[in-house]
Amino acid sequence: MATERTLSIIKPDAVKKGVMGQILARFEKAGLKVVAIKKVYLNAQTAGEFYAEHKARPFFGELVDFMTSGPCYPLVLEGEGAIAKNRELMGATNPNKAEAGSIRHDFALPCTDLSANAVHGSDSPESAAREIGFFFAAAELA
Ligand code: 3AN
Repeated sequence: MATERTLSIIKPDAVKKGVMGQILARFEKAGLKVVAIKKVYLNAQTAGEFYAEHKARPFFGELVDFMTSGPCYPLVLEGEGAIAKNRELMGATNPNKAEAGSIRHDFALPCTDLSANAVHGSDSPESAAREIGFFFAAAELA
């Protein structure tokens, strides 16, 4: 399997809960290297741009409100099959349906707002390239 890079975001709910270190440890234990990380305060414009593909979905406004409710930490993970591996570690979008041992099950429950699901993860090589470029300049990834 090829070495890939993928974008993860530790979302505002996980930052507020103080579980960032535990989430980073999950990535590292799975063999994914954190090659870049930063603290970001998204605003309505930047959150809307990042989630542009969901603009027509009924939950878009709620998602933007949530992502602007506090700081988040975008990070770039690198490793063999990093995109799929990260998605597996994250678990299902709805934390109530995520498998025990997944990040969303272990750190996003109890969950009533599906926007507050601890982490984001790119879902394809194309999304990963766009999303990494959204937050990081080439010099930050060297
Ligand atoms: P994932 O993050 O698992 O790839 P997507 O890409 O379908 O999920 O959705 C992007 C984000 O939108 C999710 N991380 C979640 O926070 C939010 N979201 C998805 N579905 C809903 C929903 N029904 N209600 C509220 N927020 C949602």
